[in-house]
Amino acid sequence: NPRVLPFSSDLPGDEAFMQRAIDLASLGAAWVSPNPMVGCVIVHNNTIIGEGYHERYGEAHAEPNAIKSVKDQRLLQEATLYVTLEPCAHQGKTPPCADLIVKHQLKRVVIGAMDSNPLVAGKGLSRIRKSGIEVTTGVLEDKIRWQNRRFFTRIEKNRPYILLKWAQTTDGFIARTNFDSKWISSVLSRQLVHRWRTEEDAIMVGTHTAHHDNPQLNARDWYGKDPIRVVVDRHLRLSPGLNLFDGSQQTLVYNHKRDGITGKTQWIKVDDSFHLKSLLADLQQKGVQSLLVEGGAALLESFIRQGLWDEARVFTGTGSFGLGIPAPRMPVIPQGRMVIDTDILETYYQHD
Ligand code: AOF
Ligand code: ZN
Repeated sequence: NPRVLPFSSDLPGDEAFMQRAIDLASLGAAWVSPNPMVGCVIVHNNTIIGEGYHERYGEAHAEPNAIKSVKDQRLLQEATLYVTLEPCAHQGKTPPCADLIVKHQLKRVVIGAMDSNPLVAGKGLSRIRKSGIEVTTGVLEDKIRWQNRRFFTRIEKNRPYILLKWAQTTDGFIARTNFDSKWISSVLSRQLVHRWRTEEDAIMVGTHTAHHDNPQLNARDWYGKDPIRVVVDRHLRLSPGLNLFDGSQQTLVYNHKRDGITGKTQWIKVDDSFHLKSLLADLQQKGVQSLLVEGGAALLESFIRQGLWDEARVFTGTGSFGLGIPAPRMPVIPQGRMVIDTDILETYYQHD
């Protein structure tokens, strides 16, 4: 319910209302993928008279929700509509938002970021302008592109947004030589990882990690949606008794041997020259817009080597192994560091 979001801002004019629209948009996180998060605010005489956001994939866009929420519809003709993304111009699951705006003859429209979806790009804007409505663009655009980085990456780079995550010792090991990596067990860092899992469409591990850690790869310590689980198991050696195959969530097994579906587990056969790019294309085709890669070292390294990553989040604990499986090395310098709790530091990286 948008009304529970308090509105207060030190930003001036257009930016204040656009920030409000960004906050509203974020309420759709976890539910709208592979669509973008979009928020909309309608302002009359410097007062918000309507609000809405894209709440769920397949349902109404932000603009009709906001327009519908205005009690006195006559005010629309004297109002400014703030929307974080260029209104759509295509007949999708709902009619074009640009047409709705034109129909209601809003006085002015302020757009945050342009939509790079080829169905929309520039068309929504020009349709509104042509009708004589005054339009301003590019308000808080960087913030909006960051908020929707998963969506923009899929559309512009034609692959899912990729986040790498691992935990390492102070001396740079990701696991002991026997693959034991359960050394990192801070309540806070685990909860954070579960939150991250709710934020992405899919989560992936390699064969060794699936076998040695027997992870559930769900988000039981945070409210939200469990991601699709993805595992690489070339020769189908993983035990069917692993948590990954407990049927609690959809699991995709990329392998060299067979195709098939049993319950919530799907086997996808790929040729011997296993390419991450074709795996990513298959995931994208299945509606996966973002992928969290949780290990192990070999899988993480192949993503890094091929430049197929957007963010990395690395935990460093206080312990050291002296010996073990080395953590991946990042080709760029960290963007920042954060203390998670007394024992754990998070270092984060961004590509480009
Ligand atoms: C808007 N307002 O709130 C959103 C937009 O499948 P559909 O019909 O829902 O269309 C999805 C596309 O529409 C999506 O890829 C993006 O280009 C745009 N999303 N547009 O005017 C919104 N969510
Ligand atoms: Zn729309």
